[in-house]
Amino acid sequence: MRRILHIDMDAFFAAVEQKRCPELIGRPVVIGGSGDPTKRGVVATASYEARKFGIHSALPLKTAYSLCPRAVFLPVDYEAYARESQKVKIILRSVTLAMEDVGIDEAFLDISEIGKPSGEISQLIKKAIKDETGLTCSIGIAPNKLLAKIASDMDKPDGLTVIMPEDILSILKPLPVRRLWGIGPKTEKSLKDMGIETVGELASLQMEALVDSFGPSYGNYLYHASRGIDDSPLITDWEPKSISRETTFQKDMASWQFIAKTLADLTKDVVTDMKDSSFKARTVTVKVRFSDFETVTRATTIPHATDREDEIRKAAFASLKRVELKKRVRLIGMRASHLERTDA
Ligand code: TTP
Ligand code: MG
Repeated sequence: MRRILHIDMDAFFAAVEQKRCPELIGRPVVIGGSGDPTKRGVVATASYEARKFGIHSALPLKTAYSLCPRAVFLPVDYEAYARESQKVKIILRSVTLAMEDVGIDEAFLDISEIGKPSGEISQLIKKAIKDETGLTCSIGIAPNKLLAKIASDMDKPDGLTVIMPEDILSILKPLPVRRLWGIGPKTEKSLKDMGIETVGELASLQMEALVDSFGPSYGNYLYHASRGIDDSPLITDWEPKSISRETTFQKDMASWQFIAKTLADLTKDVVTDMKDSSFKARTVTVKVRFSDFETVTRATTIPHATDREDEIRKAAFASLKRVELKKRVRLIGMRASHLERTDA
């Protein structure tokens, strides 16, 4: 039997904001749009404190404001969340290469081949993520992806849930059908019209009835999913094409010294990522975005693949030199590509 682990970060965008601004810890925080609740836009996520007021993802910001006017509203800073996400993914890949990267805050791992108990593996992951990012996650472990994803959601935040084979049916039975992966609002509505609201009710339908209503492929999927059966493999096409970092300055910058210092720091981080994930690179690209959002990139290719910080830095600065810094700079980024595995 397989052991599949699903990990999902807790209140991800809000948690990143609370970490970098500790005054926000314990307070209702709503992330969405430009952060101005009088403007158009929807909630990306809300801290658990804000969720007590009924605020959740996809709610209009104006509605969120009327539910909790004293909440702190912040704009989406996708780059900051992507940086934390990348740190988490590096930790997960160091556990096993059998990792499917699902989204910014979630992933599946196949831990079947690891000779340690599931609980122990989960605690190691939780601790590494906490140490590295200061954030918490919830983990679900089950014989397949479908159930592991349900499990990670059962005890949020900072939870750990293992679904044993003998408990599958009793756990699935009362759940609303929407909790099954692959059932969206449209199918939910069709099922409701048929008088089906829970997974248990869905499992009471004959295969023929499902195929009649939903076609052979999806009907077949629903039949098996409602019984907790899912053989789908992890999609572990994870080999990165590049490893990159970027920083948006708090204020647009004109100082070459400051830009250069930032590039040196980014290089250090990228080289650390490369070493952690056992890659060398041949091409180093620098990206500069100016205050008016004009963006230029310059690439430098090194004759041999390397993971030496001095060589990568030299190539990064050769690239930077070829950018005419004629305007204030808003963002600087650097990317190592044409990767080769160190152990290949
Ligand atoms: P989720 O994992 O669905 O939510 P979450 O991490 O904020 O909270 P939970 O503890 O329940 O897992 O989504 C991850 C991030 O994706 C979330 O922090 C913000 C973003 N997101 C949106 O921008 N819009 C959306 O509608 C959803 C659902 C998420
Ligand atoms: Mg999450």
